[in-house]
Amino acid sequence: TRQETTKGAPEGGEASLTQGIPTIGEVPRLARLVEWVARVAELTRPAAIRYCDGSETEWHELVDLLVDKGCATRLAEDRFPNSIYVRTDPDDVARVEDQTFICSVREEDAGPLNNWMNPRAMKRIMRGLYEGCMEGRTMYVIPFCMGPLDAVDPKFGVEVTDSPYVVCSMRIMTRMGRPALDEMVQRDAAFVPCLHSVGLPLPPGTKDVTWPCDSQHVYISHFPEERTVWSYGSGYGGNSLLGKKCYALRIASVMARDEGWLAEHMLILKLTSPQGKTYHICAAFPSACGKTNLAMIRPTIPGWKAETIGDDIAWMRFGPDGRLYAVNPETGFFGVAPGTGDATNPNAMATIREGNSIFTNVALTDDGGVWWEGMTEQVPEHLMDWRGRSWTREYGPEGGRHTDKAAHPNSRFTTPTKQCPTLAEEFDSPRGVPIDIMIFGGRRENTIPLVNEAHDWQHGVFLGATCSSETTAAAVGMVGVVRRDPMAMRPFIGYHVGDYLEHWLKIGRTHDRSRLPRIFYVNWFLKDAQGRFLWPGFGDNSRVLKWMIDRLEGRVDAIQTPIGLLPKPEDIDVNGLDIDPATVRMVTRFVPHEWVDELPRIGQWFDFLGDKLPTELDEEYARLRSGVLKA
Ligand code: SAT
Ligand code: MN
Repeated sequence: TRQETTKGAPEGGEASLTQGIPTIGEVPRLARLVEWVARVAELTRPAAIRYCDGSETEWHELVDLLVDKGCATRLAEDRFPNSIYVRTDPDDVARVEDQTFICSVREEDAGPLNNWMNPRAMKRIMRGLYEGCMEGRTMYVIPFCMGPLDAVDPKFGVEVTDSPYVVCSMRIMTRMGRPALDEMVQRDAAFVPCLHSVGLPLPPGTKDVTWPCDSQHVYISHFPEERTVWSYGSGYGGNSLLGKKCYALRIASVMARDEGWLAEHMLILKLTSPQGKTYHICAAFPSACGKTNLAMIRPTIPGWKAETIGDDIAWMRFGPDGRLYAVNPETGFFGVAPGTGDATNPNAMATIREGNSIFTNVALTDDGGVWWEGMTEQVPEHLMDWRGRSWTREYGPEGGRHTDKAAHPNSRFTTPTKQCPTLAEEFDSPRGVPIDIMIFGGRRENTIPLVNEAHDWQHGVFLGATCSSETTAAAVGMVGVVRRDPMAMRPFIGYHVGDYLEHWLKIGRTHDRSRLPRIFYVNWFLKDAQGRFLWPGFGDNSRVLKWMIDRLEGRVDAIQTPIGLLPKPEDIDVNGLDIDPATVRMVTRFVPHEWVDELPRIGQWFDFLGDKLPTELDEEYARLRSGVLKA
């Protein structure tokens, strides 16, 4: 094995890695890292090992490599500076939940929303797959930190991967490279080892493909006690950027349980009222339900200012004042492209236009730009679609159906958070921002009103626990069926969901409730009988946020119903909005007969969750049931 080294360091062996930083003997943690890397190399047999420094030079070198390999296309420099376009294998386009495992030592520490396998058995399977899997490839070692490097307790990781696409994406999404390694070494801090391979060795004489993967043998495995992630066979975002869902949600949710904090699938938004008062909001929605849009909202009501802190993950810890403070552990947006345009999310478009981005599985325009459904109203006449086929507005792709979309519905942009024009100055703050409001949401055509305030923390946990949504393209599987998605964490909880809900309840029991965020439940996706959306959504969702703040400030009353506290229709500010009062009444209603239908679904869901479901949630269900049946 040949050691490629960071620039300026001499070739060969461990000495080059430790160039300029304390020697291995003095830094036990570094010795562990080097040892672990050596063990992985012995198993996977790469042609070279490269420690990533995260520099600009390294980025350009790897982008050149991706372009030379035919994996990436450079985009027109004038409109998409320093940006690339990538097409994956058509079988590697989303998270693979069926093949995602929580390998806790005891089976009862996982389930029923997780796939479980004995850690030893899983390692046996995966060692077999990893054996020689990096042959002919370079193994990249990526030290990274989730959250600011100057946090009190920064959470480090090291991802080993044979995918240069992953290295480039990790550079956008995390604080990685030399600064992360130096900080880790200086603190002699623990790190989460994250092993990733696309699973396609290149024996001498074989030619590489543009998107290597082994989609028939994908495993995304988590070892919660060991705090380790092993991923094999997929190069797609959520399966391969192991700092994101694997670490910052699945492994971190276990850390959070053990250490008394929360690792959640939530955006973080800063809102300033016309009076100049600042509020911070966290909101959980299932993948592809508009989290990125809400994180970058442009309020349509005058005088309100919204600023972005995070769009996907929130780590929340208690401050000395008893309030929950949220940090975004990431440094990039991995956003769903389709539906993102100047009309729906101008801030995301502005972020992208700054450049330095990766576009995956969107369509390519004839003048070297990218396009996706919903980006512009005007559909280009001719494109190359996400599969690389010639595509025309009139006939669709060559050899496909005329209705085939040009961009994959789960196509993504990967772009630096810092480029967001509405970035809040607190983005880098190591202690984060105090949360006033927590929102749960989902995509439902009916039943769930536009906004509903929880009676108290426990009821809020019940609302979160019963969260439901029609499925989207973010995960492989059927689109459009209702599934329960507790706290929008269904695919991301690293331990048993019953224990997870108990952890939420415990937070309410052990902290001053008056200092905890108020909890709301929203649904932007109500439809009328003709299937048309009833609420305009996007920037007009600021009207709903305003109502929440009016509630916090005691400016408006709410209507007590069995499902929660609903707004009086006249308290939703629809000034300047073309909506008739009947529609506002319709979206803010409690409809008893819809809830009579919903009750058994929630009952079945709780049955499915089993014996570990906290009794408090059974009580909440009983209360809801008797209220609904009396209504
Ligand atoms: O593919 S990811 O898991 O990173 C995105 C998502 O599903 O939210
Ligand atoms: Mn997400």
